[in-house]
Amino acid sequence: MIDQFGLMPQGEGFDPFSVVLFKALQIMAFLFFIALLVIAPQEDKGKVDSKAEFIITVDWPDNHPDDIDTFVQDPQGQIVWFRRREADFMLLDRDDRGGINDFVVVNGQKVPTSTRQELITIRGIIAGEYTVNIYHFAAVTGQPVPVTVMVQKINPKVTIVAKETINLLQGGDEKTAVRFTLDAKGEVTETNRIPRSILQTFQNSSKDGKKWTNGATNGAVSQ
Ligand SMILES: [Ca+2]
Repeated sequence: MIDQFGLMPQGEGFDPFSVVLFKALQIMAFLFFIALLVIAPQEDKGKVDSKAEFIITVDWPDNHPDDIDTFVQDPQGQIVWFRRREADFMLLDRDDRGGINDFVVVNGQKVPTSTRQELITIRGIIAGEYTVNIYHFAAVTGQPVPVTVMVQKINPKVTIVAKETINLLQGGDEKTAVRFTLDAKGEVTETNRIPRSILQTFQNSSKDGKKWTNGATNGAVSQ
């Protein structure tokens, strides 16, 4: 019957069993492929599923012994830093002190982490200007430290607002990494790097005899 269309090679024997077996293998291969598509896990491409509106990261070289600090001031004048890790919508995850605290003790043995990073999340929108400063607290090496500061806007998709690598030259060095301004919807309307000291805010408060509400009554340089 198949050969009525002249499709079968002439002179070769027709083996119905082989044809059926071949077709069955084709169907099984197809079904196996479909099954793989159904059960294969979705590829995770490292998406950050954060509820934050902005993330600020401050990184310095792995395993570096120096302690770098981050200060962020919001439009209301509130400051998040190592003495006040939550202020308005801002949250500092931890005070990374370099070689001093980048380890845990497990069974009596120090287990270090090489990462040197402080991370601040901003979980709501306040219109106005934010200032991000970095401070060289402990200069163990006595050498300049390259510090990379990145501000990312998370919603509706991740975009980099600013990324700067700044050398902190010595202990006590404070530098403005970025200042950025938000409108009421959280859109960034301006960025600049005009220096403005946040530590001076603390010191001016002390001189005026005011008790600074962020917990710094003797300046930020003592832990
Ligand atoms: Ca620190």
